[in-house]
Amino acid sequence: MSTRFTRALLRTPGDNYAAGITTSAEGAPVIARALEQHRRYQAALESCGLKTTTLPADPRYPDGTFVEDVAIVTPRGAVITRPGADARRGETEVVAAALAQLGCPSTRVEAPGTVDGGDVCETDDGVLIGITARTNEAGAAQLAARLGDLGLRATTVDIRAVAGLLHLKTGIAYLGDGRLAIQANLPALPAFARYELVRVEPAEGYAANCVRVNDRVLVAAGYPRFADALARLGYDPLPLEMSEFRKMDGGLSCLSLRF
Ligand code: CIR
Repeated sequence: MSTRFTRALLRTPGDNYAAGITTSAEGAPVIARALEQHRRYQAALESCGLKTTTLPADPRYPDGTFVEDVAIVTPRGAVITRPGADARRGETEVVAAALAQLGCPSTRVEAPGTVDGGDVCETDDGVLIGITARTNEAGAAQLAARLGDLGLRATTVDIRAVAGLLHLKTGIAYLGDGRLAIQANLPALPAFARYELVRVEPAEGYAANCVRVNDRVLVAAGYPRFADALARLGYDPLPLEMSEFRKMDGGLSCLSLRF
């Protein structure tokens, strides 16, 4: 992957993290365990050479730890989203301010557009934007225009008909080298045609939301076949326990903004 990341922005899970939005039937998350998993995630990013900034939790936003959803950060600037879930709209302010403080200027997605960053997959030759229950067509069009101003070519992918995917990146991850990890239940849509697809078998679908960070691939622990497949392709998987984030429909990518 040509982009090497040097920084990451995270937000710690708060005491009321369990009050966030979820469709999972895996039970309530245990806060102490979520905090420990979050600390290990941060340490993993640091071990990949990134300097991390962690924002404090805000009790008004129990989903705030899923910081990826509120901004898309590119080498030439950021776009602050307008999250698709009403309860998450206010999460953007502190993240926009933190990015500005880190020297990253931003523009915004405006009403009636909605975008969740989990629907935005950056690759080496452009950006895929998923249309989902969270990201609408108006939001995707605005984001595509803003990214165009930043020199990035965006392609939209409508995945509303695919069951069980909260976000585009629930189902795919860009591995670098022209490769996409992709959940088995996602059809080979035309937008994916220019990539080599690395299929993630149905029993390990959650692991498709992995994150290439410099020389490693962060991957959810407990999905050995996918980790082996990555290793066979020459990647260096770094497994991380994600149980308490999975319970709130969160994956690896949503816990940080990397830039
Ligand atoms: C939500 O439903 O918005 C949160 N509970 C989970 C968001 C996960 N974000 C992501 O995958 N990018």
